[in-house]
Amino acid sequence: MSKKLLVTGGAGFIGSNFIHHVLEQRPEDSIVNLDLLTYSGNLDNLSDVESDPRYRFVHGSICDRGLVTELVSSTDCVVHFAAESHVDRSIDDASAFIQTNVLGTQVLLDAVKACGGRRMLHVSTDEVYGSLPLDQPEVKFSEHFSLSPNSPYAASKASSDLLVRAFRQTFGLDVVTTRCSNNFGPYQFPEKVIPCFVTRLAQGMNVPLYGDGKNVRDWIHVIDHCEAILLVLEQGRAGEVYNVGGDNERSNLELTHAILDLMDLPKQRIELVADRLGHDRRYAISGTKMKEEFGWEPRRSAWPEALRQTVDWYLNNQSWWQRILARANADRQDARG
Ligand code: NAD
Ligand code: TDX
Repeated sequence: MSKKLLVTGGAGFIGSNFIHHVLEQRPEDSIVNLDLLTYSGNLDNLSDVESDPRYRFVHGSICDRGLVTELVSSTDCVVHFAAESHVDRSIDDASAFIQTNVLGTQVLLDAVKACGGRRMLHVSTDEVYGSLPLDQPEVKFSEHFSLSPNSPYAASKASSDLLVRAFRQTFGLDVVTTRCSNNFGPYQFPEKVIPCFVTRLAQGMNVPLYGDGKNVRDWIHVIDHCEAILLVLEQGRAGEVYNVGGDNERSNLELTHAILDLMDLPKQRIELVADRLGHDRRYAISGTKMKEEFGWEPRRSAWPEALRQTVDWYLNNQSWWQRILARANADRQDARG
């Protein structure tokens, strides 16, 4: 049966990849994309689908109660990506993170409750579990791990996860939550480490590696993540949390060397800089639940091939990120007056 999805934050990195994925994989479904177009929202990501009759863009905030209730009531389910998503920005100022990630999620939950009978998938992150040590490689985050967020961003996401849980327990809402590791792929805003490093290197700049470079992240291709989200949306059990990983743990130093190798550049382009405050040492995901319940495993995340394709995408789409850098520059000049 065809469905009408309300996607929040669909002009961002993962949301825009998800919209492409659904329009390709579910020809009967249609999508309403609610996005505020903050600094990281970019309609260029969706220029190829803007005239598709199955797709509609609505410019607005998830904090706008009237608008959100109207959109939830006219759609069948909600996939909630909209968020402030960058850890470094949350260290500078957490206000927008609390506003959007916590209060915005509450507005959506209230609307889902008021409209009744709709499923909401909440897109969350492995960062809510906190940090793992480097010397116990066998330990990975399972869905039963306690929540121990360390950055203001992670705390805002953990808060939204707990609100989702509470609306299930208290009101019986049909909610599911996914917690995914670090995504890579096309259309990622060039503040995140992979596009940040590739675009800096392409401009002849060095790359700033935080601390000793030994922090470990699990890298998943964004389309593997989108596939898992669609699966959980359609088949996940109400009230459950599903961890989604790439089975692809790498230290930041290993990642940086791999990018330099792919771009045929020397290691001297690395600059070790001051560490991020509260920098989580290691994230690692146990994918057992996704495998046992759905037989799902990541298929597109293995390196070096998946990383090569991503690096090539940024090198072949310089106008996409040059426009973003020009906008960011203009915003900085405006702010200075
Ligand atoms: P992103 O920053 O690229 O995109 C966020 C989008 O949300 C933007 O289009 C922005 O305009 C929109 N937005 C922000 N505030 C809004 C508001 N008040 N109302 C409506 N729209 C608003 O982020 P992303 O990397 O695509 O992340 C999407 C989601 O996935 C987030 O919830 C994030 O926590 C989660 N997540 C991200 C990763 C990752 O590696 N990037 C991993 C796990 C989970
Ligand atoms: O310039 C840099 N130098 C550097 O060493 C940047 C931007 C990052 N790093 C390091 C910090 C991290 O250990 O690289 C690693 C990855 O950093 P980010 O790309 O900022 O991602 P991270 O902080 O791990 O969080 C990401 O994954 C989980 C997303 O931004 C989150 O939205 C998601 O929830």
